[in-house]
Amino acid sequence: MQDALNVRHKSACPHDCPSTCSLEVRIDADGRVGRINGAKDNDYTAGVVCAKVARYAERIYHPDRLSTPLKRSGPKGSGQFESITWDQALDEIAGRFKTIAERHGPQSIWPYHSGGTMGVLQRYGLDRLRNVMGYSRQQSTICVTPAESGWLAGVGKLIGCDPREMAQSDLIVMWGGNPVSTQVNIMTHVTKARKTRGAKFVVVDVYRTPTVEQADVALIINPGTDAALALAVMNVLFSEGMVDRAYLEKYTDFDAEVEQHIMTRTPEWAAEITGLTVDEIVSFARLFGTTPKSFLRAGFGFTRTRNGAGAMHAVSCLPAITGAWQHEGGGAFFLTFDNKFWGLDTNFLYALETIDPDVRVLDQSRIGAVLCGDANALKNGPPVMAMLMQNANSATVAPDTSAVLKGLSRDDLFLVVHEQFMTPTASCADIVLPATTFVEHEDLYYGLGHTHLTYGPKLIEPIGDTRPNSFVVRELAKRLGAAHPCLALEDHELLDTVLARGDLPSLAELAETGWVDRALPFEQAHFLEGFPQPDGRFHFKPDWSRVGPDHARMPRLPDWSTDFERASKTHPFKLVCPPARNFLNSSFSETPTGIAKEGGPRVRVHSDVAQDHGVATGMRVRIGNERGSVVLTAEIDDGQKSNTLIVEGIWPAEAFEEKQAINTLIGGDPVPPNGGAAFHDTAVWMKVL
Ligand SMILES: Nc1nc2c(c(=O)[nH]1)N[C@H]1C(S)=C(S)[C@@H](COP(=O)(O)OP(=O)(O)OC[C@H]3O[C@@H](n4cnc5c(=O)[nH]c(N)nc54)[C@H](O)[C@@H]3O)O[C@H]1N2
Ligand SMILES: Nc1nc2c(c(=O)[nH]1)N[C@H]1C(S)=C(S)[C@@H](COP(=O)(O)OP(=O)(O)OC[C@H]3O[C@@H](n4cnc5c(=O)[nH]c(N)nc54)[C@H](O)[C@@H]3O)O[C@H]1N2
Ligand code: SF4
Ligand SMILES: [Mo]
Repeated sequence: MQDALNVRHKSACPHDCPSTCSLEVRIDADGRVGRINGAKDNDYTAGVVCAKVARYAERIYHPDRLSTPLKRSGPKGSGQFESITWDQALDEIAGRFKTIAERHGPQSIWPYHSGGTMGVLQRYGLDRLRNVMGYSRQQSTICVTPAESGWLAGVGKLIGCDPREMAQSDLIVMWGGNPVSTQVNIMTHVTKARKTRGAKFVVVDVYRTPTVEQADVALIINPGTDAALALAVMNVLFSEGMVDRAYLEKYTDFDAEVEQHIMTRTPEWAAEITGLTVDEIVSFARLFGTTPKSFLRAGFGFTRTRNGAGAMHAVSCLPAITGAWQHEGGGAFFLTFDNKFWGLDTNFLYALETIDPDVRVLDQSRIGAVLCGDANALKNGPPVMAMLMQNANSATVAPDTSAVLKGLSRDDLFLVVHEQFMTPTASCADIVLPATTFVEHEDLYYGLGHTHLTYGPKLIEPIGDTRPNSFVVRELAKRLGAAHPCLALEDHELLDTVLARGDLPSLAELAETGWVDRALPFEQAHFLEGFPQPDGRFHFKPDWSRVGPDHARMPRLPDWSTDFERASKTHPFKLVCPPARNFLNSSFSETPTGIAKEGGPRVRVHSDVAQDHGVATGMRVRIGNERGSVVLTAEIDDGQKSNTLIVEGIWPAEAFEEKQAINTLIGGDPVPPNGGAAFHDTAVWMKVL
C-alpha cells in the first residue's frame, strides 16, 4: 500500500486490451484517485492511454458500485436482494458447494472467469480452487481462440516480432483490427514510422473505422473473405516474381503443391469474393511485395468468423513468401500469450499439478448450451448445478444470449457472481459479491500486445465492503478444505514467489521500475533460428489436428473456406458487431461519459440498401434471424459494403427497445478447429418499423 498523496503512482491497466498500458495514477490530496496517464518512460505505452481509462475515477467512485454482499430475496432475475455479511455469504457458498458436490459430483460445479480483469492472479487465480477441488475446468475461448488457432497452425507459438519495431517499418498492414478504438498504442508506433520514414499504413477491414480513416490505403472487404484476399496477394507475389525463394526453402515447408494451388487463386477470383477491384488487390500486393520492411499487425476481428482460423493462417503466410521476417521493422505480430515467454511459475500459481486430466473441460463460449443441458457441450457429464463467476458478464457478452439467460436463470442453478456492478449476469445470481477495482488490489499483467510484464500495486483502500477475487478464492478454499501451498499465501507473497521461481525481478523491484521488458533477442523474435514448430519451419500445410479437434473442417492448404454463415435470399445481410471506442467489452457501459459518447445501440446501413428499404437515419429497424431479433436505430453510412450491417458496442439488454441484447443474434456453435465465438459472422434480415 502506498500512502503518499498528490503523487503519481505506477500501475497497469487491468482491462482486456492488448495495450496493457503502464499507467501513472494520481492520488489527489483528498486520497482519491484523480486523472490517469500513460507512463512516459515505458517505450510501448509512451505516455498514451485511451480516454476511458484516463477518466477511470468515474468508474471507481460510481454511485452504483456494489459495496456489500447480497443475497437474492425475490424470484431469480427479479433484482431483489438483501445485504448480508461476507461471512454469511462465504459460509453459504461453501455449504451449497459441498452439498452439490456430494449429490452431483464435483464436476457439477463450474468456476468461470473472463476478462474483466486480466491480472494473472485476480483473473486466473480462481483456477487454484477449481483444480484442487476437481471442479469442472474451463477452456477460455471467448476472445482469442480462432485467431490463436490460425497463428499456431503456421507460426507455432503466440509470439512474434517486437511491435515497437513498427517504428522502423516502411509499410504497416493492420489486418482486421481497429487500434484507434481498441489498442490505441499501436498508433503511436505507426505514427512514428510515418513521420520519420514516410511509411505507408494499410488497413483491411469491413467498414470505415476510426483506424481506416487514418489509413493511406483502406481495403474494405466483405466480411469473412480475408483468406481470399490473402491468397490473391500471394498469387500476385508469385506471378510478378516478388518471392524470396531462398527464404521459403530454408524456413518453411513450402513446396510445388502449395505454389500450384496459389496460382489458381487469382485476383479476379478474389475480387468477386471480397468485393474489391482487381486493381486494389494487385496494387496492395505490389506494395507489400516491394517493401522488405513490411510489418503485418494482425487484429482479432477478421478471425471472429467460422472460417476465421483459416483466414489467420492464410494472412500469416504473407511475410513468409516475401521473407519480410528477416528484416528489422519487417515480419508480423499478433499477440504474446505464451507461458514460457512470460516466465512466471504458473504451475505453482494455479496449482496446475493438482489437475485431474479426467475432469472435463467446458467451453467458456458455450455457456448457454452448457447451462441448458446440451449433452455435447457438457461433454456427456453431469449438469452444471453451481457456478462462481468472476470478471464475467456472460449475459451480455457471450454468443446465443437467449440460451445464456435461460441457463443463468435456472431455478436449480446456484449462481454466485463476483462483480463491481449489478450487471445483467449478476442480476441472475443467488449471491452477489462486491469486487475491488485494480487500484484497490495488487496484481501482475501480461502485455499481450507487447513485451512488458507490468505490476499494479494496491493504491487505495477498497471502496465499501468490496474484496478482491483472490480473497474469495482463499476464503472458500479454507471453508471447503482445499489445501495447496498457493492457497496459503497472501497475494503479495504469492506474486513474489512466482516471480522468484521464474527467475524474474522481485515485487519490490517491480514496484520501483513498474515493469520488466521480456522482449526476445532479434533472431528469436524474427524466427531466424527457426519457427517454433516441431520441424522448425513455418507451415503452409498445417497439421490442424495438432491445433484442435474439429480439424476436418480446415483447408489442408492456405485457402478461403466457404464454411461460414453466408448471406442468403432470406437473410441478405452480414452483421458485424465490433467493439465501441468508449466501452471495453461490456465495461464502461455503466459510466455516464461512456454512454453519452456512444449515444445508444445503432445499426449502420449503406445508402443503397436504405433507398431500397426506405430507411433513413434515425428510423427504427428490426434485424433478426432464427435466433431472435433486436430493434435498433438506423444510421445511414456508406463506410461498408452494401450488404454489411455494423452494430458497435456490447450494450446491455436494457439499452435496447425490446430489452434484447445484440448477441441474441449470434450463434453459439464453436469456431473450428478449437472453438471460439463467431461474433462478426451472422446472416440477418432487416425490416423497417
Ligand atoms: N457482440 C460482441 N460480443 C463480444 C465481442 C464483440 O466484439 N462483439 N467481443 C468478445 C470478446 S473479445 C471478449 S474478450 C468478451 C469479454 O467479455 P467479458 O470478459 O465478460 O467482459 P468485460 O466487460 O470485459 O468484463 C466483465 C466484467 O468483469 C467485471 N470486473 C472487472 N474487474 C473485475 C475484478 O477485478 N473482479 C471481478 N470480480 N469482476 C471484475 C466488470 O465489472 C465486467 O462487468 O466479450 C466478447 N463478446
Ligand atoms: N474501446 C475498446 N477497446 C477494446 C475493446 C472494446 O470493447 N472497446 N475490446 C478489447 C478486446 S477484449 C479485444 S479482444 C480487442 C479486440 O480488438 P480488435 O482486433 O480491434 O477488435 P475486433 O472485435 O476483433 O474487431 C476489429 C475489427 O475487425 C473488423 N472485422 C470484422 N469482421 C471482419 C472481417 O471479416 N474481415 C476484416 N478484415 N475485418 C473484420 C471489425 O470491423 C473491426 O473494425 O480490443 C480490446 N480493446
Ligand atoms: S483500455 Fe487499453 S488503451 Fe486503454 S488504458 Fe487500458 S490498455 Fe491502455
Ligand atoms: Mo477479447
